[in-house]
Amino acid sequence: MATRGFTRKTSPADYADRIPPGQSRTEGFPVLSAGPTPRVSLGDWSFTLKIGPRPMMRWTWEEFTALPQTKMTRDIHCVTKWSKLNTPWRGVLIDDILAEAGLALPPDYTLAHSFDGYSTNVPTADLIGGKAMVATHYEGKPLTPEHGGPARLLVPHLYFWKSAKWINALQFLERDEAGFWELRGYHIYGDPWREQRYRGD
Ligand SMILES: Nc1nc2c(c(=O)[nH]1)N[C@H]1C(S)=C(S)[C@@H](COP(=O)(O)O)O[C@H]1N2
Ligand SMILES: [Mo]
Repeated sequence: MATRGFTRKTSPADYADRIPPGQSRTEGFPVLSAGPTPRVSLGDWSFTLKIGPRPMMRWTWEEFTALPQTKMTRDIHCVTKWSKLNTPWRGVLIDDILAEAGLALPPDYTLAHSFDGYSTNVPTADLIGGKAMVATHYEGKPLTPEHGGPARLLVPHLYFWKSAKWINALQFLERDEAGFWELRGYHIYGDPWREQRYRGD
């Protein structure tokens, strides 16, 4: 449909509708970590699925990287107000992790845990249906330690603090439990399109 006075052009207008309220586009890739970068060797790496306190499945690096690989290019949004468009990732969909574990109906809530002691909560529904992955590659290369390598959670439709770097476990829970930043005043859900930055937003 032709609309008088408007032409298609490559300008900020083309991506403006992909930048949530209060965010600005960055071309760089800032590093944000609450503490020092843990150095996890692939030999020491493992990933565990838990239901409540009970571990139900554990993968070594070799086993984990033999799971089906998926590529996903997404926009990401940090609560510190930068957004980065078209970030290209590769890894294992949470759907494929659950299928491998034979877990058809996991409990409604999930806490992601990391090697640095970090944690963050996400409703299980936000992790499945192709929406999230455990990413091992960025721009075709192994994920660097600063950005969460060997592996990080990627939940691109929520603020980036939900994308736990250095992930080592997903724990399914019957009730929502706040993670590291959520306990310190960040929003329990964190939808960038609704500007859910802090508790009460
Ligand atoms: N394990 C762990 N994951 C983490 C963090 C952290 O401190 N530890 N910081 C979070 C925050 S606040 C953001 S914005 C993103 C930053 O990811 P980046 O450093 O790759 O940009 O990682 C998130 N995941
Ligand atoms: Mo962040």
